[in-house]
Amino acid sequence: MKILLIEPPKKFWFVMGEYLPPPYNLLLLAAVIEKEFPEINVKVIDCQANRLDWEKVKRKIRQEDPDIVGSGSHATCNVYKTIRTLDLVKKINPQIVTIAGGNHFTMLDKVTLQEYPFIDIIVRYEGEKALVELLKYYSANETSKKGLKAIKGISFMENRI
Ligand code: B12
Repeated sequence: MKILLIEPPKKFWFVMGEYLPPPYNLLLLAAVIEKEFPEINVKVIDCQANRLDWEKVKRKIRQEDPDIVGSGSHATCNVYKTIRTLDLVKKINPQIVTIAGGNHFTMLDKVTLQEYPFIDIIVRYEGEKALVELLKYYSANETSKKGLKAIKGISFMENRI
């Protein structure tokens, strides 16, 4: 199984210029996945650090051919970048499971899932435990909604999964 965690292309923050804040959320989650699932191939794609624009990230996703893509937004001002990333992923391959996380999606999980049908799952609050459970679920090739419902800290639309 291959997982991509994507920090979307975004503008430099005006306050700090070209300072590159590392995407702590994704780096932390990648470290947890590496520790818990040595068999899973996990990569973080930091579009800002690698100067990837939307065309380049699209090519990168195609080339990596992941099973699951996760993305998050540090602040609400960047939420549409995450949304655009997950939309792009689903357009490339509708079979890829898309996951969003972070404080904005935690508070607005229901409305986000309603507005953006290309987002499969929202992980609420701190994501480590829920993500591990989700990966256990997908690694076992589970498809039952009951299995998904048993995972604490996630939101999804029952009629879409
Ligand atoms: C450090 C920090 C910064 C640093 C960022 C450094 C960096 N490397 O990213 C700096 C100073 C650059 C910064 C800037 C800004 N920040 Co700031 N920042 C924080 C702070 C204090 C900590 C964030 C952090 O690193 N947490 C540690 C990581 C590990 O946790 P996390 O990001 O929450 O991720 C966890 C979960 O959310 C979840 N998760 C997150 N993403 C994903 C993705 C997936 C797929 C999954 C499964 C789970 C998941 O799992 C993660 C692990 O548990 C928070 C306040 C706080 N205590 O949270 C504010 C905060 C996030 N910042 C905030 C804001 C507003 C900003 C600015 C917009 C400020 C401004 N007015 O310009 C800018 C935006 C910069 C930009 N363009 O991106 C707000 C966001 C509120 C909102 N909804 O918009 C917060 C909440 C502060 C506040 N209370 O107002 N910030």
